[in-house]
Amino acid sequence: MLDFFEPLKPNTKGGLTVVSNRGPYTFRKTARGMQVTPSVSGLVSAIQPVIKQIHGKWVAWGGRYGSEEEILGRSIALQKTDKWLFQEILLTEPEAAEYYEGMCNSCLWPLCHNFIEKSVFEEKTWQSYRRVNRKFAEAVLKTTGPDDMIWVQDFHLALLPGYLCRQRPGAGVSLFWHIPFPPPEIFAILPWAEEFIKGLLNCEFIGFHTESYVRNFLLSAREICGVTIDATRGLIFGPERTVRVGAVPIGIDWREFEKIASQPGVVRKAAGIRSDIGGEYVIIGVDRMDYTKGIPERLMAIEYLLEQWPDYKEKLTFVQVAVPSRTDVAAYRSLRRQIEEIVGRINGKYTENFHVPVRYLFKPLSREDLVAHYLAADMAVVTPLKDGLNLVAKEYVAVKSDTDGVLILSPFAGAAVQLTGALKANPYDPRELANQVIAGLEMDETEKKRRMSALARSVREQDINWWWQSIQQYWLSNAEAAGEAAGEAAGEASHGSAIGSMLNQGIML
Ligand code: ADQ
Repeated sequence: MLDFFEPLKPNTKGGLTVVSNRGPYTFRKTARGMQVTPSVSGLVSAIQPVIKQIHGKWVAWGGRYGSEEEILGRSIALQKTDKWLFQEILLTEPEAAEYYEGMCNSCLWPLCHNFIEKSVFEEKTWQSYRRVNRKFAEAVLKTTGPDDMIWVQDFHLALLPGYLCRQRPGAGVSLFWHIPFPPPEIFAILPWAEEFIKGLLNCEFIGFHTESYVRNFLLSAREICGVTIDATRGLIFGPERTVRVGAVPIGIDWREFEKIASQPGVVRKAAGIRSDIGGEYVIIGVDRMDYTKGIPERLMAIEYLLEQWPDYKEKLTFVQVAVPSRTDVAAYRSLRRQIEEIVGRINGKYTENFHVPVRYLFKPLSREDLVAHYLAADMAVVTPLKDGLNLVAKEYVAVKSDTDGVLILSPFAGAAVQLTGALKANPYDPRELANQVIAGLEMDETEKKRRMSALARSVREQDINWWWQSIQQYWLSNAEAAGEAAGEAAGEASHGSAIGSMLNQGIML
């Protein structure tokens, strides 16, 4: 097997194009020129290490607006080696409001996370979703060739595979779904569920984080679109093609996290954080600020703990790092107010002798600062109410792998399937969560180390390299199946498979 970091042969005919709603960078026009800031999201953390290793393109919206006619914005080589290219897409302001804030953030996101009451169903936003997916298709068709493999990311672009295949029949297009896929009885609530799933059924392969999301998707396809499925082999016999579906949970580049954690500057920074905070125990939560992440519930569990175990009052500090997210959506603005109120209430009640029990940071951190915070913490509390996977849990384990750190994990995070060595706590139950925090703090060192090394084993074995290899295995089996089918239909013209030809040329890793 080739190593993930082995340099690639030059890409001559076709390559990989990643397409996602937001890309690695956000552009903003300021009085002093164009400001470029790195985007913070699980999707970016997952895709960046892969695309950095290959000759590929990343087509995404960079956060800038254009007119109706403008589709393509800047095209930027993002490494000195020109290895990969970021192709910016422009949206109009109404599209950003209706497609992105409306359909994606205020309808599909809550629906897939089981927050049905937060989902807003509006024909206008759905029409915008269709329009923007067509826009992305146009941009992808303009910037890729027929042999390119198109790898679409997430729920923002479910119709894109169908629009692409209409223009380029048999295109090599796959999709990775980063969030939970809900059971059919929930997904069927979406008034446009059939068209949505039919769009996805133009993919050769669709990847999810867990077997249960795979099962939910297979059943939804059968129940909503009436297609035949083979649940054992993960196949959907769709109207356009046979779609392969599989569970491939994203891994992280743990070596990179370990390397940063061993840098003397980062170790010093971690020691500085601890001495600034004082007390005996530091517990951390790191999240995008989102109501699915369970931040208020976690804070209320800490409040309950301080009430019930007063001995911990001056010993324990909870650090919540929240990166601003979707600040244009009302639900996110009120979440911020709610969190700040709870933090104020706890600190008002429990600050003693200048010891502040909750530290709250509302900003993105650099990778080094993030790792220093993980390193400084005796425990990470990762307790989403619902989460596709959750990379923070894996990042904490990678940083603390040789130590006695403790991970508390919600059973409602996809990562709980892999990270079985974590202490589990139901985020909806403040008593259980507080009890598990106490159990983790009082756990003996041998047990802490035993659990952490089991967690580290899982994070290392199923890392970003493993994920990427697994995705490619799925693509390869599709290419083989397409080859066999073409062989069987001897003499008949076949579109062939872009993936097959790429793999045969040794273009993939
Ligand atoms: P997200 O919902 O964005 O991802 P998550 O998987 O936890 O959630 O990833 C967040 C990323 O942002 C992590 O890499 C973390 O390090 C980083 N981050 C968080 N706070 C930060 C801060 N203050 N400063 C800097 N970086 C910060 C979506 C799904 C998840 C799924 C991923 C990947 O919702 O369930 O795990 O995609 O598929």
